[in-house]
Amino acid sequence: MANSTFLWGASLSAHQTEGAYQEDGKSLSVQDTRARKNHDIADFTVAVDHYHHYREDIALLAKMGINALRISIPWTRIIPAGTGPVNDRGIAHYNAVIDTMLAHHIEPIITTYHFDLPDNLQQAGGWNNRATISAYEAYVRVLFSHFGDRVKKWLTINEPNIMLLADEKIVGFHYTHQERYQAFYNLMVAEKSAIQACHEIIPDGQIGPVPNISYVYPATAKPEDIRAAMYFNAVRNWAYLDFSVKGIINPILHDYLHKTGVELAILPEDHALVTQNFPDFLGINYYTSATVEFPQKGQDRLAGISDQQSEDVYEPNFYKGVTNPYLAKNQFNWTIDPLGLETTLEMINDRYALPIFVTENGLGAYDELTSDHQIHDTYRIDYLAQHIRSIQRAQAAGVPVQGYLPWSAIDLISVHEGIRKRYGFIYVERDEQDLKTLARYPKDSYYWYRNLITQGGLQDE
Ligand code: BGP
Repeated sequence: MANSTFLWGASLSAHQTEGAYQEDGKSLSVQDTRARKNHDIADFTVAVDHYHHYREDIALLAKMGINALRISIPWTRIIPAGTGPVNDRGIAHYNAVIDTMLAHHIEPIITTYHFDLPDNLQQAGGWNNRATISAYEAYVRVLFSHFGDRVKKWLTINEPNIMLLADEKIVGFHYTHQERYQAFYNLMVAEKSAIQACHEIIPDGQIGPVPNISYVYPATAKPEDIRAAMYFNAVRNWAYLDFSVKGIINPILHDYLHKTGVELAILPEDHALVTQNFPDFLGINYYTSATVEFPQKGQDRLAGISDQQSEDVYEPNFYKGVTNPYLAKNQFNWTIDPLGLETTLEMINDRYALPIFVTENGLGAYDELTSDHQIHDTYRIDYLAQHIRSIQRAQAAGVPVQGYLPWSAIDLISVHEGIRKRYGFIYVERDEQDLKTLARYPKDSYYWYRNLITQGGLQDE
């Protein structure tokens, strides 16, 4: 890990940090308009006001020692109407953000889309409407043309798998089963159009997908449970990477779609695009593993689970999420499984053999600001250290992991659990409803990560 080209970074997304939700010509995205069941949590109107604090935030992150920062650009700032004219103020803003990063020797890694479809495109059918594919392609071409001279690493669509599986919690509406898989197909075709456009417009550019991948365990050795894990591995993980890397619909997903009555509308002209354009690397988000069993008749999903990524999954006759009794949980009910990251990375390498960047990984927790503005987040340091150790072991086993960009660079608003669930290396002083000072305070994990980066990784193997 101690080589000089390894990317020691951090990640964030625009809608969870920027605020300024109607400034400089930005239109509303589904993140701005989505229904929130839990109304006492912060929304994204101000978030942590990164739009106005980006210079200060990037300077603080540079002092932490990172050499890469993953951000996202919102479609709604670049092409506010979803299609049509480009917003010069949006372009100017990201030119300034990118130049600030480069001035601090931080490589920008940009996600083109992070759960934030322009709302008017959603009203017109969203990812179930094929027109969204061409609108997305036109949008990413604008990104590549304006920023490709300085930005050489791109990520396509953040976690299409979690977006579709946990739809209501992420985008605020429910897909029918048929719609979910048509949206899957359309998203994946859109991703291919971004890969093609990136290679065309930025000859020395690289682009990769960014799904959330967690190897799925069977609850027991019962053959039915093994099949439950087989199906959920295909539905949650391999379907997305197989489409990106191999240009195919995963055969187990295909069987599952057939058995659940889904018919995909596939156009003949998609074939060439899908089978001729491939990613240069994989961006992998990992928080927790998943464990499933074969659902008994009449069983319902686990009650009271807020975990969007593993336990709260249920497909009658196929799989049902269960609590893994061997794993501890965080304060928000997500299991903690560092060894699962090592397994996941080895499985991904076995299947796809591409360079890997871990583009998200981190611990959501209630942090407490002391009266002298410190945050003693030893629990976060432990979590990160255990996962970095897993990455180092995976590397030793031959997995080409080339970067680690934990979630999140600074505190931000969790997708559905507000600001109370903090992830950052840098604390931002606000609470759910009270914006307070919005001051930034480095946490203990900030100093710990700075030290780790200086040493080129964990030394105590
Ligand atoms: C991923 C998303 C992020 C981030 C993270 C933590 O699914 O890409 O946007 O939010 O999970 O999830 P949450 O905010 O629900 O804690």
